[in-house]
Amino acid sequence: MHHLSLFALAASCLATLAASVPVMPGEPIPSEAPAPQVCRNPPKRLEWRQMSQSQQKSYIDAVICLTMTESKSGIARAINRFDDHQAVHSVQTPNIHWVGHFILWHRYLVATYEKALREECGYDGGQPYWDWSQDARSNDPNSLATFPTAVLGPGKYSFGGNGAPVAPTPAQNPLNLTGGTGGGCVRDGAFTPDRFRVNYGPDPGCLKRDFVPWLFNAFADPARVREVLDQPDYAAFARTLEKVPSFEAPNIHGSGHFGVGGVLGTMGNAENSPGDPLFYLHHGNLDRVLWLWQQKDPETRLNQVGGPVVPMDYGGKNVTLDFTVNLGELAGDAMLKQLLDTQSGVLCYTY
Ligand SMILES: *[C@@H]1O[C@H](CO)[C@@H](O)[C@H](O)[C@H]1NC(C)=O
Ligand SMILES: *[C@@H]1O[C@H](CO)[C@@H](O)[C@H](O)[C@H]1NC(C)=O
Ligand SMILES: [Cu+2]
Repeated sequence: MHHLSLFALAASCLATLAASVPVMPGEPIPSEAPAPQVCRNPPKRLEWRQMSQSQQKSYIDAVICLTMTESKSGIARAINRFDDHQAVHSVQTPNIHWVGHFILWHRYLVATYEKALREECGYDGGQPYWDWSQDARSNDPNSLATFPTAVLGPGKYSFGGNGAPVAPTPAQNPLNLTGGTGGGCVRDGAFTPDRFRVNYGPDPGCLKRDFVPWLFNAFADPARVREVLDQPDYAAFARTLEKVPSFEAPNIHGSGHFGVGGVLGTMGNAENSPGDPLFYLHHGNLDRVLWLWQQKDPETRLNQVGGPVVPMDYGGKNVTLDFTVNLGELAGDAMLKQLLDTQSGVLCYTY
């Protein structure tokens, strides 16, 4: 057992003791000490297709509830609690990608979103994930058959499919990504324009998707997942997850973003991809890949970080266990060592 879970165990015994001390009438009520952070009954995160219809419905209902709950991020133009999480990502985009803390910052964001769904919107499950590697067809790169999946289905309690076809202008496509099949508003599923609106970012309006089959099939290939899981240390793991910003270097982080978002879709936007509710299922799966990798050698991997502080500065200063990340007003600041164990207390969930 590593030290973090020992600490959690000790803290949980103390909390139980404190709770069982009777308060006598007339005695001053004990002042509230800062609650030790303990993870009890961690919600179990499931692949979307493992969830029952009623679990799927309660998740979608909770996401819609977040969009109807007032913002508290203090970020201008974030109107509701859904926007808050997108806005915090957008503001920090220059500092949270191609860095050592990339995956742990995103782990914290997804966990904070999950907490908001549970505590503010009555959701009682874990954040679902989308294991896109089940859907990739590396031997049939241009097949559209992988869309729609049961995740990207048309039902009222599913995430909906492609956007209406719209060709990007050259100015909208500076990286010359080819093979987009959508680009416009999502037309079915739970997040159609009559029910859902992207408020934050330079392009407020409907949720957009722009499926790029060849890219999805290459980037979400199970072989790419295995490549990540085979990395020997955290820094190599983190680097392989993102690789470089190029459509010629298949990387699993890019699968959900550019396979679904392409050029014009919400998921393909570096700053504002969390405007698509699917972002949290995509990043939920990347987080699960980290969790799987950590489980292969928990003694070492629940206590190890690395990778650059400055984006792409490989060889420069690296993050350490005490490196602190923040989500603005959405949650307390956290050191990376507090984000390594999903049941540390700051975090509380499992797969
Ligand atoms: C995209 O294509 C344009 C026009 O052919 C070219 O000028 C530009 O350099 C290309 N950009 C990239 C990133 O390849
Ligand atoms: C940061 O870590 C990398 C290995 O991931 C290493 O090559 C590099 O020298 C480290 N940088 C410093 C300044 O120690
Ligand atoms: Cu991101």
